[in-house]
Parts: sequence; C-alpha cells; structure tokens
Amino acid sequence: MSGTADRAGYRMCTQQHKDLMSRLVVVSNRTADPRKPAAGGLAVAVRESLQQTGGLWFGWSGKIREAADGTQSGQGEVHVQTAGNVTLATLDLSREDHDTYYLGYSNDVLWPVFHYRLDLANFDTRFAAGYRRVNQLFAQKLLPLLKPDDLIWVHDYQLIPLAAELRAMGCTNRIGFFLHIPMPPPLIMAAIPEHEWLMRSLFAYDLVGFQSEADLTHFSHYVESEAHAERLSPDRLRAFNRTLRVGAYPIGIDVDDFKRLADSKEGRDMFVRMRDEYSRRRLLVGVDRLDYSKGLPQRVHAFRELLTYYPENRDSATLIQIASPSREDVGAYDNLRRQMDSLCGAINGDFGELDWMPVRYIHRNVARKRLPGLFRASRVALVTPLRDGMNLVAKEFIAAQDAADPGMLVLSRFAGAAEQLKEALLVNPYDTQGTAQAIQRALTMSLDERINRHEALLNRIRKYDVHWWSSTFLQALEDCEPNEAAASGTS
Ligand code: GDG
Repeated sequence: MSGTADRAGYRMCTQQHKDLMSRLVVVSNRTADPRKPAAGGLAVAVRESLQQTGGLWFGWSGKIREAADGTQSGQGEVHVQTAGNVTLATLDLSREDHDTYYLGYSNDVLWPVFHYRLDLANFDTRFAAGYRRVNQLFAQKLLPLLKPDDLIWVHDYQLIPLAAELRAMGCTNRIGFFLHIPMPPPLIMAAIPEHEWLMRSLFAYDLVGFQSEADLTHFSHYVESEAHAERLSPDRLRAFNRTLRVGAYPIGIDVDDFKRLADSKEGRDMFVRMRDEYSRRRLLVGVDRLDYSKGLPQRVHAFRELLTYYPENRDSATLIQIASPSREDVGAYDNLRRQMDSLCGAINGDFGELDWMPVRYIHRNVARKRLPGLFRASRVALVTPLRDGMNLVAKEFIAAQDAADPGMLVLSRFAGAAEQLKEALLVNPYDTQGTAQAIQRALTMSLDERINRHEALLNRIRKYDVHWWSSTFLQALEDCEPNEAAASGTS
C-alpha cells in the first residue's frame, strides 16, 4: 500500500463516522440516476455520498441539441429533476461543442496522451477551443445552482479547467478534482500544445486526487520543473500564487455489493452454468471496454504464446474475452476492432479443434449481474492494460472468488491497481512471452499459495474500498482552508 493511502487510511479509521457538513455537488461529464443500480466505480461512490447530503449532480445529458433554425449552435437550458433526495441537473450540447469538446479534445487528445499514446493524438486547435468553451458553459450553468457552503467534486479529464472557469466567475467554494486516468510524465504531458494552461488550471482547485503514487509523482515533477512549484509539505504544492493540496486516493469497489451479486440467484446460476460448461477445461477471463489502453491484442498474443510453449494447455485452456463496445465514433477504435477480429480468428483457426476453441471473443456488453459468476468460474483473470488509471475489473475478480478455492489474477504492472495488489502475478504486457509464463504459473499454482495470495488481496480491497475512497477524499476536501486567492482565477 502506498504511503499516502496508508496515511489517509489511518485518517479514515479515526474519522469515518463523521458525516459531511456541507452539501455535495458532483460534476462529471455524464450523470446517472442514483436510485438505479450503478455500473461503474464512479457512479457507486458518487451515489452514496450524494444521498448522504442530499446533493446535486451536474453534467451533460448525453443529448445533442439541434437549434430550432436547423443550425446546431443552440445552447440548451439546464434540465433539473429530482431522484430521491438527489437533484440531477443536466444540459444538452450543440453538435459543434460535442464534436470538439467530447470527441475531439477529451477522446482524441487527452485520453491518448494521458495513456502515453502520442501516436494516436490529434492536436487540432478547434478541439482545444471547444473544450474550453464547454467548460465555460458548464461553469456558467452551474454557478447559479450553487450555495455558498457547497463542496464541489469535479471528476476526470473532460473537466480539468472547470474550477478555473468557476473562479473567474467569482466562485469561492472548496472545489476538489479527481483524475480517474493516469497522469503522464512531464515530457509526455508537454506534447499537448496547451499543457501549461491545463496544468495551471488544476491550481484553481483546493484538492487534486490521483489514482496512484506514480501519478502524483508525475504531477509534482511537472509543476516543480515547469512552474517552479514549491513543495510546502508532502501533500501541499504552491505555484501560480495558489496552494494546492494533492494526494493519491486509489479508487475501490463496493466489495460487499459485488459479493452479494455473486451470491444472488442469477450470480449462482451463471457460476454453475459456466462451471458445468467448462468442467473439462480451465477458464481464463478478460473483461474490458474495447479500448487501446487495455492491451487486448497483446493479451491474445500472450495467450497464443501459452498454447505454443505450454502445449498441455491445448484442448483445455479457454479464454473468454468480453470487449464491450466503446467510443465507436473514434477512428482508433475501429482499427482495434478489426485487429481483435483478425487475431482471435487466427488463433481459433490455428489451434481450434472440433470440440474446443481457444478464444471466445464477445464484442458486446454483458449484463453486470453475469460478471461475478463468470469471474468465480474462472481459474485466471487477465487484466493486462498497457496503461490504466486503476482498473476495477482486477478488484471485482478478487471480490467474486471462492476463498476456499480462489482463481488467480494476472495483472499488468502498468495498471494503477498494481501499486496495491502486489500479491497478484504482475506482468509487463508488452513482454508477451513473460506474460505467457505468468499465465502458466497462475494455472499451475498450488491451492495453498492461491489461498494465501487471495486472502491478502481481499483484505486490501476491503480496507480500501469505494467508501474509503470517497469519504477520505471528501474529508480531505472539507478540511481544506477556504482558499485565500480563490476568486483571483488562474486562467
Ligand atoms: C476509468 C479508468 C479506472 C466492462 N465491460 C462490461 C462491464 N464492464 C465494467 C467492469 C468495471 C467497469 O466496467 C470498467 O472499469 P475499469 O476500471 O476497468 O475501466 P474504465 O472504464 O476505463 O474507467 C480506470 C476507472 O475509471 C475508475 O476510476 O479504474 O482506470 O480508465 O466495473 O466490470 N460491465 C458490464 N458489461 C460489460 O460488458 N455490465
């Protein structure tokens, strides 16, 4: 466990029953109805904290607004609805704003660069302008909904400059930001033409949280070298006339909720079906969005190496790879899809038998209630991203296991989760032979060793679960001094 998280973990042990005093306002690119079952970590964490304070959740509606005159310039009003004690406020975007802010700058600049993929970035200047415009629009529409004492929690790379825009409009509330994706090292960050503006914008927040110590180090190095930031203490940096609190707050899952799903009727039915279907085989599982950061082609290559160098796995080991569709309107995803179709077709063609196919590749979204049973029936999970902020699938796999006969996690050292989950078999996903060796080791590991490793992993994901994550972050934000230079703006 990382130093910061340990320190923060201790803080939580002493403060976890202290409720938030202020109303919580969450801002993220998209919102969700907090009364419905939440799919991802963000929705789970946000739902619980919002319900505690009867808060407000603000974001894009997911709709594109066509103006009445047929042009696409219209800027919609805010739609407000209540969901239990939570208020949801959403706005539509014009086509131009959607294409530049969301498809362009967020998905075609920030996502690839923050995942170290400079080769996939498209630095079109119209994207940056749209990104700034939509962040200004969010600030403008959010400001009238705010109360003086609200705590504002902004999520992820789509909204980096939001606090700076709010400050420029006079907002003095405490504002925190959490980056769900990795923070790249300074020289990679510097490839973004607007890198100085982006990083300076972060100093308009009171607290900035990262997934891992590595991310925090990259950010500190960037601001120390590029902005001559002064380190006031391990978690306080001063630059641009502002003091910023920073920390690593690794996101977790709701372990009990996932276990409950595994123990539900549907969870058990799925487990029994998978176990019976594969009773003569050993099952390996991968569940990811079809995204180039997830290392899917490298994973299929590693699995191919396994069948080549450890032939005892032929006619036996089966990889179920779920790759849920994602961002299909971005070009790089189309290439990846074709690459996966071809790699999986080739491995099945080269190794498959009449009664055994090595890879079952499913390019569809699978119902969440089916995942725990699938994880539990699997001997090994392959979580091998080339770069990942955290990776929640790694934690879900651990939570779903039978502690008396657990499966083994093969985890990329480049996932944020690797800082916490040291008892997994850590691999370099670019090294496909090394990954194949680790898979073989996982498949042949003794029961005792599996039990010991699983116990340690389960304890850690329990201790640092999603409730720990949100309450630790929000407590740190609430503890921030109201910022002396808050209204001066940094943009
Ligand atoms: C970002 C960061 C960080 C996946 N396929 C299906 C499905 N899933 C679920 C998984 C898991 C979630 O989606 C994916 O979470 P990840 O953490 O793997 O990844 P990102 O979506 O890239 O999220 C990441 C995360 O934010 C949180 O901070 O960990 O690093 O990139 O819960 O189970 N769920 C269903 N069907 C699928 O086909 N129902």
